[in-house]
Amino acid sequence: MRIDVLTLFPGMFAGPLGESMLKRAQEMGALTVALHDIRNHATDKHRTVDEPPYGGGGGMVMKPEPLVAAIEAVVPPGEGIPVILLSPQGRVFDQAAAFELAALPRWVLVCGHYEGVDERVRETAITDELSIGDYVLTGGELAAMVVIDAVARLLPGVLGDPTGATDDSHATGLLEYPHYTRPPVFRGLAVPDVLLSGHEANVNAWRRREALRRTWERRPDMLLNAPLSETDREFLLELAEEEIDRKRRQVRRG
Ligand code: 4FV
Repeated sequence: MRIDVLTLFPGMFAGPLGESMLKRAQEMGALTVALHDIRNHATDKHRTVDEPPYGGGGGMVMKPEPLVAAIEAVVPPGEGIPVILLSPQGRVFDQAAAFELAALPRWVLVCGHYEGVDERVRETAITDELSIGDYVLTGGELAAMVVIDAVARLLPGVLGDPTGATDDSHATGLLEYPHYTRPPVFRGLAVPDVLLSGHEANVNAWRRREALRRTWERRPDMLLNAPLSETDREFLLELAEEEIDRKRRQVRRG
């Protein structure tokens, strides 16, 4: 997979791309990340990439010319390669979007900065827009790194064990079950016996119930779309009844 990143701060990517999984993904040839400095496409002697907004108001706006020139230098128009702007106005990036991008051979990420990019950049060169969440960053760079990380770990062979990504939170439509490792007891807290039993079917059943319980407690909205078996539904009903009983006891205690 090849990802081209357009940014005013290519240096920001050195850390994440130079460590751990992303470093390995590039070394094993599963991923190529090419960084492009938008300022190299500014043609005036001051290499201007931003100007004050028409209509007044604080902050600066990224100029269309250097940014569109940078985009077209990386992907000539009409090649059908997705050109994705990171911005709070984009569709929210989630695991489904990560799987979508992981299936593509090549795509481009455009990192805005300042107040944002001139609207005509969207109209002339952007094919898609992604937001990593409803908050405002100083630039799209960190959002780009989040997207690259979430997608790269889905590439075949990048995560040591192929199952690594399949039972992730959100990959199953549920939150992940609790994880434990040595020691068997920490500060008086013991690892659940079933996990020490070696009984694979019981372990999997326990993990499924704990994933359902955590999702029920923390993100019940996800249960609307999660694929649920009959056993899952029965367990969720148990949780609902437990919750009703708890509330009843509370009411009685007044
Ligand atoms: C953002 C987000 C984000 C907005 C103005 C960059 C900043 C500045 N990008 N998800 N949330 N971008 O806040 O993707 O240009």
